Amino acid sequence: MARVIELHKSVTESNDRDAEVLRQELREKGMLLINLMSSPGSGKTTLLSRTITDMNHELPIAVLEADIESDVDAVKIEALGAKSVQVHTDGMCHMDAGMTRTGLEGMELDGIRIAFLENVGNLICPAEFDTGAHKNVMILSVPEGDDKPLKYPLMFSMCDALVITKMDTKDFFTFDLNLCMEHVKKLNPDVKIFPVSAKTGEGMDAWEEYLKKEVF
Ligand SMILES: Nc1nc2c(ncn2[C@@H]2O[C@H](COP(=O)(O)OP(=O)(O)O)[C@@H](O)[C@H]2O)c(=O)[nH]1
Ligand SMILES: [Mg+2]
Repeated sequence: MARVIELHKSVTESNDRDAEVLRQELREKGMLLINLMSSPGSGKTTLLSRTITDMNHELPIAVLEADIESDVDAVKIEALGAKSVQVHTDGMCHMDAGMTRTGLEGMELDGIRIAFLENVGNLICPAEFDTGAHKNVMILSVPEGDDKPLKYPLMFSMCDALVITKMDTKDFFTFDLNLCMEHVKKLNPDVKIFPVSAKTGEGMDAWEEYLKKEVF
């Protein structure tokens, strides 16, 4: 059983200001916060699991698992030896800055260098709310198709980095990586793109180098 915190809609009207304050506080503590967003099943927890296995000894990692219900992801993360707490969003399809702060306060964060927020799985609402994260990272998995940037432009436009995962399955699907990257770059010319497979480990080194460069 993982620790579960039941969240309710933040009472504050000024999410953008709360997000800015949280971002600054975390920076002063030396903790990088990454907001991880994707469709359900794209591979967020699997990417985090591999990242934890590779990096937790060097840069201690904590994960705030947000979901509408269940604690399965937090249990998986804790089994790897990283700190984790599960937050339930009271039916809401996104996290905001106040909810993120409450979730982080539910964890012992001394010495943590990278905290990940595994946001609620969907490509619409999470793109609209600043969580206070320093970086917004989106995951697109190969089976979802190379034309997904055309269908959900806001999410692809606002992310700092895009991880294209399940690359080991590319021969089973019609997925044109170059075409996909072209669509994304048209929306977001500065985005960093990391094609990976969390299953085989392909591409994980570039993703992990990116994280190491961003830590404070
Ligand atoms: N083949 C393959 N499967 C993956 C990969 N990453 C995740 N999966 C599978 O995709 C499913 C959903 O992954 P999960 O990490 O739970 O997705 P989440 O809902 O975004 O957290 C699971 O069955 C994973 O084993 C990958 O890189 N390659
Ligand atoms: Mg998950």
